[in-house]
Amino acid sequence: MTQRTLVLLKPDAVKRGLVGQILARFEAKGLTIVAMEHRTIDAGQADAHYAEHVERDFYPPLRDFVTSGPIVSLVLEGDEAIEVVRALNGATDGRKAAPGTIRGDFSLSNRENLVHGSDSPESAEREIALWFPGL
Ligand code: RTP
Ligand code: MG
Repeated sequence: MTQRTLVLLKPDAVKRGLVGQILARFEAKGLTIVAMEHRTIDAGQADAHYAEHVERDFYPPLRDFVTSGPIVSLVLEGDEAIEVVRALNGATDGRKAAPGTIRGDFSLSNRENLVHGSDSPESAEREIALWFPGL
Protein backbone atom coordinates (compact mmCIF):
# COMPACT_ATOMS: atom_id res chain seq x y z
CA MET A 1 0.00 0.00 0.00
CA THR A 2 1.35 3.42 -0.88
CA GLN A 3 2.19 5.40 2.24
CA ARG A 4 3.73 8.73 3.17
CA THR A 5 6.20 9.09 6.04
CA LEU A 6 7.92 12.02 7.77
CA VAL A 7 11.71 11.87 7.72
CA LEU A 8 14.13 14.16 9.51
CA LEU A 9 17.82 14.51 8.75
CA LYS A 10 18.85 15.65 12.21
CA PRO A 11 21.43 18.39 12.93
CA ASP A 12 24.31 15.90 13.01
CA ALA A 13 23.51 14.83 9.43
CA VAL A 14 23.60 18.44 8.22
CA LYS A 15 26.73 19.36 10.22
CA ARG A 16 28.60 16.27 8.99
CA GLY A 17 27.71 16.86 5.36
CA LEU A 18 25.79 13.60 5.01
CA VAL A 19 22.54 15.02 3.58
CA GLY A 20 23.37 14.05 0.01
CA GLN A 21 24.45 10.51 0.86
CA ILE A 22 21.38 9.88 3.02
CA LEU A 23 18.93 11.29 0.46
CA ALA A 24 20.64 9.21 -2.22
CA ARG A 25 19.82 6.04 -0.28
CA PHE A 26 16.13 6.89 -0.03
CA GLU A 27 15.99 7.82 -3.72
CA ALA A 28 17.94 4.74 -4.80
CA LYS A 29 15.44 2.58 -2.90
CA GLY A 30 12.67 4.05 -5.05
CA LEU A 31 11.01 6.38 -2.59
CA THR A 32 9.74 9.72 -3.88
CA ILE A 33 10.40 13.07 -2.17
CA VAL A 34 7.06 14.88 -2.08
CA ALA A 35 8.10 17.77 0.23
CA MET A 36 11.40 18.99 1.66
CA GLU A 37 12.58 21.89 3.81
CA HIS A 38 15.72 23.07 5.63
CA ARG A 39 15.22 24.88 8.92
CA THR A 40 16.25 25.23 12.56
CA ILE A 41 13.43 24.36 14.96
CA ASP A 42 12.68 25.87 18.37
CA ALA A 43 11.97 24.00 21.61
CA GLY A 44 8.21 24.16 21.01
CA GLN A 45 8.48 22.35 17.69
CA ALA A 46 10.83 19.78 19.26
CA ASP A 47 8.36 19.15 22.10
CA ALA A 48 5.48 18.78 19.65
CA HIS A 49 7.42 16.37 17.44
CA TYR A 50 8.65 14.25 20.38
CA ALA A 51 5.41 14.51 22.42
CA GLU A 52 5.67 10.83 23.36
CA HIS A 53 9.14 11.40 24.88
CA VAL A 54 8.93 14.79 26.62
CA GLU A 55 8.72 13.24 30.13
CA ARG A 56 11.62 10.83 29.57
CA ASP A 57 15.02 11.30 31.24
CA PHE A 58 16.73 11.36 27.86
CA TYR A 59 14.51 14.11 26.48
CA PRO A 60 16.26 17.33 27.70
CA PRO A 61 19.55 16.49 25.94
CA LEU A 62 17.56 15.26 22.93
CA ARG A 63 15.75 18.61 22.75
CA ASP A 64 19.09 20.46 22.95
CA PHE A 65 20.43 18.27 20.14
CA VAL A 66 17.51 18.64 17.73
CA THR A 67 17.43 22.43 18.21
CA SER A 68 21.23 22.79 17.85
CA GLY A 69 21.27 23.49 14.11
CA PRO A 70 19.37 23.10 10.89
CA ILE A 71 17.32 20.01 10.14
CA VAL A 72 16.25 18.81 6.70
CA SER A 73 12.66 17.59 6.96
CA LEU A 74 10.97 15.70 4.18
CA VAL A 75 8.00 13.60 3.28
CA LEU A 76 8.74 10.40 1.41
CA GLU A 77 6.15 8.39 -0.49
CA GLY A 78 6.19 4.81 -1.70
CA ASP A 79 4.96 1.27 -1.16
CA GLU A 80 5.10 0.51 2.60
CA ALA A 81 7.20 3.67 3.00
CA ILE A 82 6.92 3.78 6.81
CA GLU A 83 8.46 0.36 7.41
CA VAL A 84 10.89 0.68 4.50
CA VAL A 85 12.34 3.95 5.82
CA ARG A 86 12.76 2.54 9.33
CA ALA A 87 14.57 -0.47 7.87
CA LEU A 88 16.91 1.80 5.90
CA ASN A 89 17.49 3.95 9.02
CA GLY A 90 18.42 0.97 11.20
CA ALA A 91 18.17 0.45 14.95
CA THR A 92 17.95 3.53 17.17
CA ASP A 93 21.43 3.08 18.69
CA GLY A 94 24.04 3.64 16.00
CA ARG A 95 26.47 1.42 17.90
CA LYS A 96 24.10 -1.52 17.52
CA ALA A 97 22.50 -0.75 14.16
CA ALA A 98 23.31 -3.24 11.41
CA PRO A 99 25.95 -2.37 8.82
CA GLY A 100 24.23 -1.37 5.59
CA THR A 101 21.74 0.83 7.41
CA ILE A 102 22.16 4.60 7.63
CA ARG A 103 22.74 4.54 11.39
CA GLY A 104 24.81 1.37 11.19
CA ASP A 105 27.14 2.87 8.61
CA PHE A 106 27.41 6.46 9.86
CA SER A 107 26.45 6.78 13.57
CA LEU A 108 28.20 5.76 16.78
CA SER A 109 25.61 7.24 19.12
CA ASN A 110 22.24 6.45 20.66
CA ARG A 111 21.21 10.12 20.41
CA GLU A 112 23.05 11.59 17.43
CA ASN A 113 21.70 8.98 15.07
CA LEU A 114 21.22 11.15 11.96
CA VAL A 115 17.66 10.31 10.95
CA HIS A 116 14.07 10.05 12.10
CA GLY A 117 11.28 8.11 10.47
CA SER A 118 7.62 7.95 11.52
CA ASP A 119 6.87 4.71 13.38
CA SER A 120 3.23 4.07 12.34
CA PRO A 121 0.54 5.39 9.99
CA GLU A 122 -0.92 7.39 12.90
CA SER A 123 2.48 8.94 13.72
CA ALA A 124 3.08 9.71 10.05
CA GLU A 125 -0.24 11.53 9.74
CA ARG A 126 0.40 13.55 12.91
CA GLU A 127 4.02 14.37 12.05
CA ILE A 128 3.32 15.33 8.42
CA ALA A 129 0.60 17.72 9.63
CA LEU A 130 3.05 19.19 12.17
CA TRP A 131 5.98 19.69 9.77
CA PHE A 132 4.11 20.35 6.52
CA PRO A 133 0.71 21.82 7.35
CA GLY A 134 -1.35 22.00 4.21
CA LEU A 135 0.39 19.13 2.42
P1 RTP B 1 13.24 8.39 15.72
O1 RTP B 1 11.95 8.59 16.48
O2 RTP B 1 14.16 9.59 15.80
O3 RTP B 1 13.01 7.88 14.32
O4 RTP B 1 14.06 7.22 16.42
P2 RTP B 1 13.53 5.84 16.96
O5 RTP B 1 12.06 5.71 16.69
O6 RTP B 1 14.46 4.80 16.47
O7 RTP B 1 13.78 6.02 18.52
P3 RTP B 1 12.83 6.61 19.66
O8 RTP B 1 12.73 5.61 20.74
O9 RTP B 1 11.58 7.18 19.08
O10 RTP B 1 13.73 7.80 20.22
C1 RTP B 1 13.70 9.07 19.59
C2 RTP B 1 15.10 9.64 19.55
O11 RTP B 1 15.54 9.95 20.86
C3 RTP B 1 16.93 9.77 20.95
N1 RTP B 1 17.17 8.80 22.03
N2 RTP B 1 18.05 9.00 22.98
N3 RTP B 1 18.51 6.73 25.78
C4 RTP B 1 18.78 7.77 24.98
O12 RTP B 1 19.67 8.57 25.23
C5 RTP B 1 17.97 7.95 23.78
N4 RTP B 1 17.04 7.10 23.36
C6 RTP B 1 16.53 7.66 22.24
C7 RTP B 1 17.42 9.27 19.61
O13 RTP B 1 17.85 10.42 18.85
C8 RTP B 1 16.17 8.67 19.03
O14 RTP B 1 16.23 8.63 17.63
MG1 MG C 1 10.65 7.22 17.25
